[in-house]
Amino acid sequence: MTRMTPSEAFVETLVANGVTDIFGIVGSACMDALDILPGAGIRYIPTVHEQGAGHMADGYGRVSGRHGVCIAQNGPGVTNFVTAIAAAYWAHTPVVCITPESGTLTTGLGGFQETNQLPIFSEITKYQGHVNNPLRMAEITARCFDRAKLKMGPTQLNIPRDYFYGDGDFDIPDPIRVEHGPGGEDSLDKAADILAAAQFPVIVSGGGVIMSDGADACIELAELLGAPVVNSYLHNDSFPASHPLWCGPLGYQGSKAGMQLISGADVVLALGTRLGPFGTLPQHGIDYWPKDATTIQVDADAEMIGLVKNVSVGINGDAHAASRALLARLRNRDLKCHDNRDERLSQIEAVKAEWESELDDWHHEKDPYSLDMIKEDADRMHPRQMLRELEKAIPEDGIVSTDIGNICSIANSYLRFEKPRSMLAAMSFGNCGYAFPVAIGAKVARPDRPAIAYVGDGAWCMSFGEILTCVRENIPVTAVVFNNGQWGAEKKNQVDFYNHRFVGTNLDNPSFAAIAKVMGAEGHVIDNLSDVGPALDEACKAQADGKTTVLEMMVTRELGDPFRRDALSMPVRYLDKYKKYV
Ligand SMILES: Cc1ncc(C[n+]2csc(CCOP(=O)(O)OP(=O)(O)O)c2C)c(N)n1
Ligand SMILES: [Mg+2]
Repeated sequence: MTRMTPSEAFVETLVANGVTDIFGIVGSACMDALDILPGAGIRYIPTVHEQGAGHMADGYGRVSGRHGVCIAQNGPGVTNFVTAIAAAYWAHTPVVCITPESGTLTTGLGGFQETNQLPIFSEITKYQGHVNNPLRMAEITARCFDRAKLKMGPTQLNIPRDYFYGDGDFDIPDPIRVEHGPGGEDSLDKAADILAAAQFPVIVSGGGVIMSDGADACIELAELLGAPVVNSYLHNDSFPASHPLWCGPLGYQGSKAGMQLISGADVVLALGTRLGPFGTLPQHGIDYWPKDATTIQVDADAEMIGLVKNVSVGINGDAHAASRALLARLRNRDLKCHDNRDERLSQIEAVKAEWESELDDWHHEKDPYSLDMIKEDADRMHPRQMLRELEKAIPEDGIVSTDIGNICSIANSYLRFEKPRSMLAAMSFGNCGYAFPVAIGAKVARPDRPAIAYVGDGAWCMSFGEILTCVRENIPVTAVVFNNGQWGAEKKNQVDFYNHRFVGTNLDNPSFAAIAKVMGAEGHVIDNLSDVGPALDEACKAQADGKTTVLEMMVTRELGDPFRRDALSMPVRYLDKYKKYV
């Protein structure tokens, strides 16, 4: 036990958990602890908006596997975190969201910046620690860090602001890191039997493979089985794209090759994926999920097993450890899938080649609305062609975050990675404004890697304020902004369902390149396909010189397939005054 103030106990617990960076906006609530962060060797990174700080903590955590940490002023600073923490929840990121709260002597009196902060985060955190006595500061702080790792998601550390003051005798707890382990012996044995008898096994490599640092084990397993590997939706970095067994991502705007191959599977090994409903919807007109296949699902969160898809065997284990356990069981066994291995490998090669050539020839969208827009925007680039050029220019160790929008979604077909922790998409929470701050956080964690954000112009306007964070704090990143003058993804619904009545979807844009320059970054307007690759290359290299660059891509208003045709229906109007709105 050592005599110290609760502020010191709090900061010492951060140090014990390896915290070196915290994102936030200052406020009187945590000034006392903030004051000593430099003495603890912790960098405090002030952001433009608390949502940015929360997303940065998310990007930081996703790319490093370490905790991302954010802190804000009680009340409005804390409520500004909500969207970012919800996004981190669905990205399974170990973010510790520190929420100082109004002082205990006025709680309930409706004083300044008071709101009940625990219920607000109750559905978007894996654990909520409330410091109910200043002497428990270290204990509860430590628990928030432990639980964020254990439960693979954000936790909230709620601290009444007066509890930073005073003194007491504190023990700083050692971090508790619990291995998830490979899963139950019986389920692993059953899974091994099923895989040994499979004729056409397919592996779905999910986020759990990335989070468990299990990519190598997944590759070994795929090679042993000669099994095609598809990435689960938006986890394109869960298997190296140059590997002959890689078949690309499932889900919205994913790989037709992957979809065709999995549709023929008799056994699916879902490795580290909850098989989320959106990620397995039919695409490209292919209802590819093999309903009659025997499915083995591995997930570190037992509650995810069998939740969305029927499974024959559920393994509650870490994707990495489970892969190793399956390898140990399968290595010296006769495997049925070896009989037709060569045939399968040629099939994979052929199906992939067909999809690549389709992508090469798919220059633009061909629906009537898109064709009209292409005529009107004749001096602009086609999004698909631009995305192909970007794909070729992404540096091998590049990190790409993607936003929510029509063009960002189409990018799914053109994002391939060699290493895990390279693709940071806005996951199931799907909020516009995600990608840019996430790339900034990723860059703080990995300054050695180029960080690139793909963002639509609508989403960009929600997030470009954080250019100032890049400039002020010398965090160089590259933003690729798709300027199509519209909230395209939503406009697509108005094209398909609302007879081209464009309510609230047209955007009159200023020059984003000019804004970037005024804010102290570099800005370039790109309207020629041949400039796309060199511009990205130069911008990534400029990160080494501390420069943040905004590449404003001038693209046509054409629109790819919508997010979810399944979720809308044709309008029905009963009242005369609305009869024409059909
Ligand atoms: C915070 C938030 N608000 C609204 C939406 C609904 N939404 C989904 S996609 C989209 C349009 C995105 O437009 P833009 O960023 O310009 O990209 P584009 O679709 O044009 O490529 C909107 C508004 C959302 N996902 N998140
Ligand atoms: Mg747009």
